[in-house]
Formats: sequence, structure tokens, C-alpha cells
Amino acid sequence: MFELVTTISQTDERFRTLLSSGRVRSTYYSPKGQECISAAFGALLRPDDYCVTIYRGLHDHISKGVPLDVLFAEFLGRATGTCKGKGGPMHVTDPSSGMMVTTGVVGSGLPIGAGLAWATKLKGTDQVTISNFGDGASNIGAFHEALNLAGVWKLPVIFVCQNNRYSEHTRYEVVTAAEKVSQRAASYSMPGVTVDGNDPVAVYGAAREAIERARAGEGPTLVECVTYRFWGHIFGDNMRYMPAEERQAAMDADPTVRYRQWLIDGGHFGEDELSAIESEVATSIEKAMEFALNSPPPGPEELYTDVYKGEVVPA
Ligand SMILES: Cc1ncc(C[n+]2csc(CCOP(=O)(O)OP(=O)(O)O)c2C)c(N)n1
Ligand SMILES: [Mg+2]
Repeated sequence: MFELVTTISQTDERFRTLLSSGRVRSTYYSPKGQECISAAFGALLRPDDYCVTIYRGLHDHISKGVPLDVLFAEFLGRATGTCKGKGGPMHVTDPSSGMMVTTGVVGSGLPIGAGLAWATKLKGTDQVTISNFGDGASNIGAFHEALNLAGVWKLPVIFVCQNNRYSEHTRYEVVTAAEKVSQRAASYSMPGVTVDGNDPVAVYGAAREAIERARAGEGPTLVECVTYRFWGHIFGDNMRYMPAEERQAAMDADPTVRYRQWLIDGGHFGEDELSAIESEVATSIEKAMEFALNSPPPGPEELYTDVYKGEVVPA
């Protein structure tokens, strides 16, 4: 988990620096602050388990095991990316890693997650699916429809709400009637839990229980992980709607730094061992970034490939 949170934090910093330099242009929804959630799930999921995520999904892609070179290439719109550079950061899809879809339509990943889980149930495999989404998505109809069917059919899916307290520029309590998103699980006859999303050990415990439950055929779980996004909705956002002291407090309690200290204080790892992991991670990121930056964009011949159209068959 430390390797994962470190990879996410360092990659996020690398992307922000790259974008700020003007060398590349892209939309970027930073997941920094939320890294412990996906690292905990990533440590537990099998490569053949399925994952669905949203535009703010870099941490989920990394934790599900999408190789860094093809992931970065997709983020930068290069022909060597997971979707030949035609998906970009908001649509990373890599079935070979179980990263089934990344969506930009708020809430749309929940029914897809339920559908993937239904498929594995029909096939009789013991794969599980996790569907990641935000607090804002929990107010959309698709959230309720997906949880209801998953509850009725006892689907092997875990709904992971990454509650970072904001939907775009709107604070949680202004638009959400439930004090906790997890309370909503009761309506759909599934367990709902709320955990500190900045504590990877707490998330790991909740994730393990939910994954075991799903794998054993006992049905879905809603896991709400409370966290905070460091960099606003989209990178470049002026963040005026986020109280400066609230954001500063979250950044001062950086979950990666806190976890690092916890590992040392608890005698789990020595400072030198963690530093060695950090420099190995830095080397892999640089290598993958070089690969991505040196890859070409998709050529014009790609414009009409992978594009499907319906045929009108005359009566
Ligand atoms: C159906 C739909 N409505 C509105 C939008 C515009 N929009 C993009 S992100 C977002 C906020 C979502 O917030 P949340 O679910 O909390 O996820 P977060 O960005 O905080 O991770 C909105 C309203 C959209 N993409 N899709
Ligand atoms: Mg949110």
C-alpha cells in the first residue's frame, strides 16, 4: 500500500508540474488526498477483478495495476496509450488489468459496475467489481437504480463512494439530505459503512470485509470513504469556494506523509526502507513518462477506426 500511495502522490506531482510547464495540454482532475482509498482496494483486488472509475481516476488506474507507461501515454493522448490516445484521462480503459471503464458522466459508472457484477454472477465466476464515484454522484438517479438492482439480485459489487466533500464547486451539505452517504445503503438492503478515507489501514479493513462478502455470494456493500481533494475540481481551478484554512488543514495532514510516519512509528518499516521504495517509484515514473512523452499522437488514419455506426436496413 505504501508503494501505491507513493506512486499516486509522485505521479500527481509529476503531472501537475508537466501541465504547469506548458509542455503538454490536457484536462486533469487531481486525485491527490484520496490516494489511500484506492491503494487499500488495490492491495486486495485480484488482477481479474473489475474496476470502474470516474474522470478523477488516476489513483484508481494505478492501484488496479494499469501499467504506468500505457497509462501515462493515454493521459497525454499518445498512440501507445491504453485507448490509442483517443480516450484521454477521462476514459482510460484497460480490460487486461480489469480497468473496465472510466466515465465522465456523473453517476454513469454505477449501473455499469452493477452490470459487470451481474455478468460475472451469470458466468459463475468469483470475480468482484468495484465501482468508484464521488459524493455528488450519490444524489443522481443512477446511484439509486444501481444500488437497488444490486440489492435485489445480490450482485458481487462494492460501491465505493470517495466523499471528498465537494461536487465540482458545491459543498456536500448544501445538496445532500443524508448526513452520511452510507446511510443510503439501508434502503437497498445492503451494509453501508463510513470510514476515514485518509487512513489506508481503516479502508483496508472495510474493503476486505466487503470483498469477502461479495466473493462469497452474499451481495453488495456501500463503502463511504471520507477524504478531501487537495487541488479543487479541475487542475487550474481557482478554488475560491474552498475555505483556505480547510484546504490547508487537509494538506498539512497529507495522508501519504501520515501513513509513512505511522509505518515508521509502529516499527513496520525503517526510514531507509521507505526511502528506497520512494526512489524506486521515482525511477519507474520517469521511465514511463519518457515513454509517453516520446510516443506520437494517433495518426489521421485512426479517425475512423474503433468508431461504430448503426446501419439502417431497408424494409
Ligand atoms: C450527469 C452529469 N451532470 C453534471 C456533470 C458535470 N460535473 C462534472 S463533475 C461534477 C461533480 C461531481 O462530484 P462528485 O461526484 O463528488 O465527484 P468528484 O469530482 O468530487 O470526485 C459535475 C456536476 C457531469 N459530468 N455529468
Ligand atoms: Mg466529490
